[in-house]
Amino acid sequence: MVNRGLFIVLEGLDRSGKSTQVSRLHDQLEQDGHKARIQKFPDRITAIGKMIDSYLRSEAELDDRAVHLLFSANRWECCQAIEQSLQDGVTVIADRYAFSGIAFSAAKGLPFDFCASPDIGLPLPDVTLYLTVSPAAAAKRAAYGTERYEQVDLQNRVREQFKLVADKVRTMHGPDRWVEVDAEGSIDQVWERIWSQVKAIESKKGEQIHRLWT
Ligand code: Z5A
Ligand code: MG
Repeated sequence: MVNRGLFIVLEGLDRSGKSTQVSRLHDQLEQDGHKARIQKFPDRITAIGKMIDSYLRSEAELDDRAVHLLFSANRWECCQAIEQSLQDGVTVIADRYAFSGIAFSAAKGLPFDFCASPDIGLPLPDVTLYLTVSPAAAAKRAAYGTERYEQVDLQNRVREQFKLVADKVRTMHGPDRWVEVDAEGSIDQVWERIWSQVKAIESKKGEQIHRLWT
């Protein structure tokens, strides 16, 4: 039987370097002869993703709960393809996932449990690598863009919510499912930390896929 692919999620605050490291991980896996693909959330290409995109760029106004559910629906519409890839032996690297969904919406004031519930039953990542970077270090990177959530106050509240998300993952799914990675230092230094974590979960390829928040 062919081993399934790994499901790896990178999470973190704005400018923690997720997309940079996701792309590097993808390239390294392919170079090593593994099949891998990137799944970015939000996936702005789908019909739902286009609604999210115009909301983030402040071209459309939406109720907080409505947009929260759209982010979740955007994951559900990609879920079958993710599971198929994993079965086909393709490693899926997600750039953000349901954890961003909770952290951002709860930071806006929605109840935490409301934020978690629409994602119950999605595929559970083998590991979520949470990239940590201090506000001071983040400020030295490229400036915030112009999207709706790119504001210091909100990002600080998101940071607090991510701590609660981490607790929930560790309690419900085990401590090894949520790993903090120090994202300060050079891109190469961060990459070394990520790569050592990815190598540590090789054995999960023999395990069945579990469900989020169950
Ligand atoms: N959102 C939500 O509300 N609900 C949900 O369910 C989901 C998302 C899934 C858009 O996300 C917004 O959607 C997001 C959360 C919300 N809002 N915010 N904020 P996005 O993923 O599309 O956002 P983005 O535009 O890709 O930004 P980002 O992901 O936050 O950035 P990043 O991927 O972490 O960083 P990066 O692009 O790799 O790097 C940023 C810059 O730093 C860049 O110039 C790099 O060259 C530089 N960089 C990277 N690493 C380093 C190191 N090590 N040293 C120095 N400089 C570095
Ligand atoms: Mg990014």
